[in-house]
Amino acid sequence: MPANLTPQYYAAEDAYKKASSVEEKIEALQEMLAVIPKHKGTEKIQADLKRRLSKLREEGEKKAKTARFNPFSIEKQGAGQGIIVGFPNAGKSSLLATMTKAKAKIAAYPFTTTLPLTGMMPYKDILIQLVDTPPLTSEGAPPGLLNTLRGGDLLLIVIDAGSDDCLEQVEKTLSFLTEKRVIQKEIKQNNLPDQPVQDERKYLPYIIVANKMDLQNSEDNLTILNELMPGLTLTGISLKEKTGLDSLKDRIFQALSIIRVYTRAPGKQPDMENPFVLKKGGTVLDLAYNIHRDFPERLKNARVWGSAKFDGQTVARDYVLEDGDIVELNIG
Ligand SMILES: Nc1nc2c(ncn2[C@@H]2O[C@H](COP(=O)(O)OP(=O)(O)O)[C@@H](O)[C@H]2O)c(=O)[nH]1
Ligand SMILES: [Mg+2]
Repeated sequence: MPANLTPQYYAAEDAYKKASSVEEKIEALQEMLAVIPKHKGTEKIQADLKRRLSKLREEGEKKAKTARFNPFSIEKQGAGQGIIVGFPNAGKSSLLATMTKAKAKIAAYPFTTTLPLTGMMPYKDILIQLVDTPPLTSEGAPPGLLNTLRGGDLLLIVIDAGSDDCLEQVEKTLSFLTEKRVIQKEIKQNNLPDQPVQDERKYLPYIIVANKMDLQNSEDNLTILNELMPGLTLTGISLKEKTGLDSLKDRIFQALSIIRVYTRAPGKQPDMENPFVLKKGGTVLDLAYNIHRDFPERLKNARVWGSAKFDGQTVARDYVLEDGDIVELNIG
């Protein structure tokens, strides 16, 4: 059966041949796998690509362990990782600096941030990691950035709402990230992607942060944006005047699709300061597994305060928990 490979595939293969670093090779192979027509005639090639990819990933991990500093691999911390992305001067570094205590370099000229920087954003009683990244350009992204983005849980696309080219910034960023299959094409409510996806990779949810709402043209620009791209959810903020920041935090939490679950030992007061963080849809069993690997086996029963019909109701291990629930696990 003929493979019938597409121009897109050959372009990706070309990028693979030209790639010099492991990072770039992985990126290109992922692209090849994503665009290869999926049918019987390409099964062998697909298998070969996957083999090469896993070999490279192993190689990359070994390298990362021995390398002193790998600027593009961002170790995850906290309840979720939101990656800040956008064109130069939009306010990416200011966002990190304002929402976290990280000291990113902020300057009135572009290309100040050359390496990803991270900080922790307190939200209610959890910490969410934010990552500042080097800017996108009209040619795309600096090498390695795509892998940083793909490793995140959420993208915060920052645009300068006061600038004349803010529409262009949104269009270019969205089409670039869609083309690279970091985000999903169709604009869904709240920009949340459908899961699961057919593709090998998972798409990232994103929030478009319209910064500099203190500037004169910002309101008009947003009105135009909303008219031209209906369905796009924009979150207006001003880092200068510190407006809109609380609702941005709420949106970040929502978009991460996580819940906070508190635990209590039988007969004791619940620990309301250190919640466990689960993915939305997480069950009692997931919680038990999070606390200790052998808890699921030893779990006798669980009681829930909060989402249960009545306080302290005994629930099954597949009971789906909700944000704010308090759970008592009885372990044998
Ligand atoms: N007027 C106004 N200026 C801002 C705001 N946020 C950031 N800036 C300024 O925009 C410039 C670029 O900010 P920076 O965070 O370095 O942008 P980055 O290149 O995206 O990291 C700096 O001069 C900031 O002081 C805002 O909300 N309003
Ligand atoms: Mg910057």
